[in-house]
Amino acid sequence: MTAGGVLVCKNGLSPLASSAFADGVPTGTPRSPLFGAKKFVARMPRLNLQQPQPITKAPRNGETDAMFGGEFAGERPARRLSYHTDFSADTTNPAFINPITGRGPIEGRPPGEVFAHQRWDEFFPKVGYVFSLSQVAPGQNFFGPNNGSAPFLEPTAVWTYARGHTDFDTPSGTLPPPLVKGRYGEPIITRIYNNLPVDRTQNGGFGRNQHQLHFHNAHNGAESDGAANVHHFPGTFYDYRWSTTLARRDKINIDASIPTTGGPNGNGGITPVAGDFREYQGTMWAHDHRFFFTAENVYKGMLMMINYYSAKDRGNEALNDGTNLRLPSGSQLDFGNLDFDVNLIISDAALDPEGQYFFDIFTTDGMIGDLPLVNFTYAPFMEVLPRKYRFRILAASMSRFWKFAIASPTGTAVPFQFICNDGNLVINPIPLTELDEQGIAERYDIIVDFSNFRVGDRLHLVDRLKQTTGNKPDGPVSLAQALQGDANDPVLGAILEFRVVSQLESVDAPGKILRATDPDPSQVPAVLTEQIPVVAPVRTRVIQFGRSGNGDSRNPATGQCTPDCSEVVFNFPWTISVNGGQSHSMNANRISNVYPKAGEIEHWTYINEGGGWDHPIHLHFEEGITMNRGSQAIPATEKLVRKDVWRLRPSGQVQFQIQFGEYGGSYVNHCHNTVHEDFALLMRIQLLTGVPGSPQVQVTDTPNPSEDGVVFTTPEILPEGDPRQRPDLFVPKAT
Ligand SMILES: [Cu+2]
Repeated sequence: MTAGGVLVCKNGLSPLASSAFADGVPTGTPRSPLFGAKKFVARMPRLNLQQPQPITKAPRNGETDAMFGGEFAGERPARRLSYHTDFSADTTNPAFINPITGRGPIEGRPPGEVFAHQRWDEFFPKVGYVFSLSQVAPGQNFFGPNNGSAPFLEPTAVWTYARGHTDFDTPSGTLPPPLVKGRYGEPIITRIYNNLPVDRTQNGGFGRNQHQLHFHNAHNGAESDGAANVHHFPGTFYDYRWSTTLARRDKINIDASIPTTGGPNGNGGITPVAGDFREYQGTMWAHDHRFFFTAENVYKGMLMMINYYSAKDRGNEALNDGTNLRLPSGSQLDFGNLDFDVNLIISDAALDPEGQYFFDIFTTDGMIGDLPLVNFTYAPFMEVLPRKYRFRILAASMSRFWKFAIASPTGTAVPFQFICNDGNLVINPIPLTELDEQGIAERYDIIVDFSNFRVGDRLHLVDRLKQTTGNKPDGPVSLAQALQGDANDPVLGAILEFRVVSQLESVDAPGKILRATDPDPSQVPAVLTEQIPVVAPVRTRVIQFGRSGNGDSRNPATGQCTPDCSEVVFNFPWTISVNGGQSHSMNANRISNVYPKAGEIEHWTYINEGGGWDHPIHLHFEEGITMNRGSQAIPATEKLVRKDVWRLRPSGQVQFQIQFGEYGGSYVNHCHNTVHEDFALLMRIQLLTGVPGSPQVQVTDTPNPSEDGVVFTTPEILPEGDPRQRPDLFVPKAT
């Protein structure tokens, strides 16, 4: 074997993982075996709903700790400063040492004020969750019970979240992934234990046992964004404070005096919060963001969904207070009803001949699977009542794009209404019969009315976008063609069956039967929110995403990446250039963009330099208002719509308006074709937008995690991305 081959074995890679199967369209492997499983046999699981547990304040030496209660009573309290701070002060105190390995701190969050939870007292957690990132528990596969004879997944095949602090050595991860219901005015503390094998070769051929959890795209401090180069190791935990901060809370409605801006209070009313109601967020998700290994880890199961509920989008269709939109959801609970509001995680998988989960770690173009999964179940069915439903569709693939339509029992396209893009309400519902292409990490919320159908009817969610390479889709096909299927892309076609039934059991009130004859009080109002105007910017930026083929992620002197990267792939084809500067690939110690002051409105233009690929580009922390696509047409679902992921389209471009505020620190901007991201289409952006007096009004040092703890280095800053150094490059231009 080559030197690379030796590394392959060391890495615990399946011998199957070879580009020898590059001809096996589309996964780069032989076609995944089905073991006799068929579509629409398994019932679609709803996501694994988590119950918030109470948090109380515990004063300690001038600090206020957050004490877990309920199910998580007995957990050590969460602190403003990481426990790494305590460890660094006394590296021999066993209370603060990783109890599993005996090396390094117990908490992965870096030490000191820079990684303290920003605005801790102001957004003090009211509820808490504890998860253990773990190998998958026995008895699970992607086909559900009574559907073929596929073997169960090995513990090393899937890594996902178990509820609570589970035994380190017991595989306890569960599928489908979790769902957390958040609401404005109720900050959350989420503790993640890393219970993955200490030996990182025990990975079933792919996946890195180091984790940082990015909450995509909530407004959180950099210390809780999960993308500040802060991955943590087996045996440690990391506390993320999900603040539920409503954007512009320091600029608009700063005293929370608007009684209709806020979150559900649990009793039919509203808890007022500061900020701009036009920036409410809804459908979001959280996923691993371990730099250079994000694709392997997210594919492996390290993801969950999070719905935020607001005064407008209450998740209660019956509550009529003049503010609540009453979108389809249900009415058993005060907020967050899920009976008629359904999260759909759409992904594509590949299996090896033994039925174990497979990922091609050698590709730099993209990894696409040949098995469609909905909520991690192969092409399932779902029972619906003949009434209106909301679907929150998340494209959680690694490299596959989608284009969805809904086929009636006779194969015609069913009209529906588009209400949210990337978790942001559009101004007016948009009637459609097919969705726009949906790139990785984009979320589309739609309302489908099944009341025109009869009990016994079967409808289908259909993917109309053929894709046979990782780089970009081949292109859309007609609904009729998609329904016929395609030998070269088994994912094309129907991936979820809706069965109209006369009654079903409530998920919000288990035991209660909901019937087709029940009234449907839900509404889809003609106006959902108000437009944020596009104005003259303080400055503009241009960012080009290209394929130079010579990315500089590896230090030429040492051959090492920051942080460490793949041992089996040595080229980084994907690069980013800012404001006409040199092209670079990802380095956590390099800042490519500096944003100097909270609240300054900028216009950014993203350009795709090539036609052979597409990139869904994700900007952390803030949503941009999509302005134009250069000379190309812009669809109604994007025009002036808030987004956090933009498909550039082959040789395409997009311009949007953005501002940052409330928190600061180190964030990132990257391609969400996660294979492109890992090789290494990602840049660091530094936001000097912390509250006055906080460390986050200055450039922060780079944390470099290791099993023995974090050491800090001074970052390099590209002058062409820093208006303080090159103001000439940032002069506002007419837009
Ligand atoms: Cu890309």
